[in-house]
Amino acid sequence: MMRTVIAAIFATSLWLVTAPALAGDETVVVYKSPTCGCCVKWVDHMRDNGFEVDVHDVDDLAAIKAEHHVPGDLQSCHTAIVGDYVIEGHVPAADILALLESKAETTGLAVPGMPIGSPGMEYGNRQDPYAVISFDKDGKRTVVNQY
Ligand SMILES: [Cu+2]
Repeated sequence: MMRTVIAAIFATSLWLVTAPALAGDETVVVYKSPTCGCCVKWVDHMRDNGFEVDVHDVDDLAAIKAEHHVPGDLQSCHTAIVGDYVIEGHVPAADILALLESKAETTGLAVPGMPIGSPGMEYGNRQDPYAVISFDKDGKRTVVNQY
C-alpha cells in the first residue's frame, strides 16, 4: 500500500519535471520579415506552449527557405528551426511537440499559406480546414494532422 502511494507520488512528480522540459529543451529560432504581424502572433502561441523563442527579422526570407529545403508550394510567412527540424508557417505547437517526441526522420513540418484559424491566424470564430504536412529533401510528403 505504502509502496503504491510512493510510486504514485514519484510518477506524478516525474511527470511534472519532464512535461515542461520537453518544450523547454529546444529553442525555436524564427526567421520572419520585420513587418509580419501574424508571425509575431505565432511566436506568442509558441511561448504560451512553453517554447523558448529566438526571433530574427530578415529581409531575404527566400534565401532562408532555400537553405532549409522548404518546397515552393509549402511556403508560408515565417520559417523556424527547432532542433534538427524546419517548421514552415503556422504549425500548431502540439504538432511540433509530437514531432520532437517522435524523433521522426523528416526535414520538417509545414502549414502552407496562411489558413484562417491556424495559431496566429485567428479571425473571429472562422476556421478554414488545413493540413500539417511533413516533408523531406527527397520530396516525400506525409499529412501528419488535419484541422
Ligand atoms: Cu502568417
